[in-house]
Amino acid sequence: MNYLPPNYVISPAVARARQLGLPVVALETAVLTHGLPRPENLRAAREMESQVFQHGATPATIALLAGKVHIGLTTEQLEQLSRMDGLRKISRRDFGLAIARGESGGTTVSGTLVAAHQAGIRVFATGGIGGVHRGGGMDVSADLPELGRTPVLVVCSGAKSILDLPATLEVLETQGVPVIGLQTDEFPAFYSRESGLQVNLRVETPQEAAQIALAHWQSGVEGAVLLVVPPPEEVALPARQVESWIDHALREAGEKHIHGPAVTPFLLDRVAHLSGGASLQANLGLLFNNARVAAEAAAAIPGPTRLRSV
Ligand code: PSU
Ligand code: MN
Repeated sequence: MNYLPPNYVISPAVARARQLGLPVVALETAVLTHGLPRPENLRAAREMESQVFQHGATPATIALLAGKVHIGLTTEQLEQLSRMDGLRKISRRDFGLAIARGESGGTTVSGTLVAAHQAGIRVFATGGIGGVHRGGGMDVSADLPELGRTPVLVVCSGAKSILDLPATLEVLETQGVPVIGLQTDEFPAFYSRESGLQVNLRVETPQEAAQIALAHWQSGVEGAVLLVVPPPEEVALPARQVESWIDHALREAGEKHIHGPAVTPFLLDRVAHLSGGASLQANLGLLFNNARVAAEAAAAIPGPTRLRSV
């Protein structure tokens, strides 16, 4: 039995789907509040929901609104969130702070995993997970340890290529997170289909990935399974070209002394400008595609429990 913590608000649509054991896909909102420019951010969030819906699952977009953790947002709430300035990026660390202060914010991969798990949701779609930042410093995304402890199937296009991808894969291994490629042997590099790095296993269908996730959890491992999906061919960018934009953006971040949670949004924004918008198109294309794949996987994962509020 799954109890919903106080300070959680579940939308009627998500509550109903959970009660009936219908497939549900969690969606994050840091991509809306920090990852994408306006107005593409709102359009993208809506389109992700619609992709999930069209492929047979109920979208559960997760965010903090006025100190409550919302599982499933109304159109108005999504719109509100997309317009707010100065929001906090909510990762595992930030729940208490934001709730106590009545704040709103977009949940990162780690924040979304925390909330999705509390609500008994087992599949989550995002763009790219956070990881180990380049430069050998201490900036390692909270996404990685969270993936190590939360039993959710996470559909993404690898880790953002602004990161140190080999180091990110090493930490995923340390955290016990299997990395499964959908119709690929290679770990995608977010904007690019290729990275030269291998996945742990290749599958041909989202259903196959769902079976592996179930076997993983049934064996007693309480952690995430990462299903990585290359960005669609029409929007994917060549890795070598992306590298030069990233080098440039990283130099700028150094000169401007950007640090903490601001690093990832800064780099994504700079790469979008340097690429003349091409990276933005890739980001949008892969988000929609991942939402579809997650919905297909969710149909193969039985809803574990009915929800009861405390
Ligand atoms: N994927 C995107 N855009 C984003 C992010 C992921 O396409 O903006 C967000 C995710 O929410 C991820 C976060 O959890 O960036 C990682 O931030 P940090 O590196 O500060 O942990
Ligand atoms: Mn960080």
